[in-house]
Amino acid sequence: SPTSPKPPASPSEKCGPLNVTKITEHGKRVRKNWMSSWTVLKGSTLLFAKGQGGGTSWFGGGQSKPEFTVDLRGGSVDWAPKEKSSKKHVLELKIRQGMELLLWSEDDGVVNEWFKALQDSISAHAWE
Ligand code: I3S
Repeated sequence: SPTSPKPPASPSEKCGPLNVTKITEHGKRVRKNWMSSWTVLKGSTLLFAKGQGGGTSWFGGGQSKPEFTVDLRGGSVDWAPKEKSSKKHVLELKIRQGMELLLWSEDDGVVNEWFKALQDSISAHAWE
């Protein structure tokens, strides 16, 4: 009917391909391992699903799971400083427990969209 309310907007829901690497884990620097990932943002949860191809380890650390999930609450995102990567349009995502990730796509439009979506998610869930 014309009076039915619209569902609430979901500003921080997004998915798409993105390249990702950990650079810090438990506050310690780890070796980069760029991987292409199907990346899903839902609420304050960011999920990286393994791309095509075989292999049992995903995201370093000898994990056998095909997915890796991080909680964005209390995190921060910004453009990565130049010394963190020679690539252009790289985001640096800092999350709890001393973890830092780099996110990158060749398509700067894609990276800009992710920047906005991640910022939206982080600010929307800042007080949880
Ligand atoms: O920060 P780094 O060590 O220069 O990162 C590069 C390395 O991870 C490199 O692999 P090797 O571990 O085989 O050297 C990667 O191929 C590069 O992509 C990494 O640098 P960029 O600047 O692309 O993030």
